[in-house]
Amino acid sequence: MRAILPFIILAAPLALSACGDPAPTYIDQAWVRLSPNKDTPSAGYFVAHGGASDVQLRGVLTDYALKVEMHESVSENGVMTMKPLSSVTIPAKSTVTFAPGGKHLMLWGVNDTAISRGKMQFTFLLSNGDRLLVDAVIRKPGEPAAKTNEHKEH
Ligand SMILES: [Cu+2]
Repeated sequence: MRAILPFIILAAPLALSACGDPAPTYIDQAWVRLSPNKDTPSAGYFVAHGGASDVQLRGVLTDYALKVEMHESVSENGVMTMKPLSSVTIPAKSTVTFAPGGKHLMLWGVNDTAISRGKMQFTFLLSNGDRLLVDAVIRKPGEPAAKTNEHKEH
């Protein structure tokens, strides 16, 4: 549960100014499936846990890739395509999973230093003004898919 610590630190001063949220939204199980080739984008996955009230995920930033977009894979007339998502609702007390075959992050130009370290940090921008800083494990091609406890490994 290390991933929520930066949020708690950031949230503490805000709680004094009236809008304290007793159950904050948080993100965990973040991982990146690195593309086998530099010319095609990599994909990012995570689980968003809703807090006491609904919130919108407005975007995701990272210093360790050239560009990040939120996408959704959808089947239209039997053909799988991807659509960019400008915003994703994280409903109160519910989870939204970004996983292979569904919603995902698309990452262009993942930084070599991040790849050699095996992890990269993302900033998730929420409609309530919160910014969640989350470390994602980078899995190279051929490594096994994410385990549910991977965020406890480091
Ligand atoms: Cu995509």
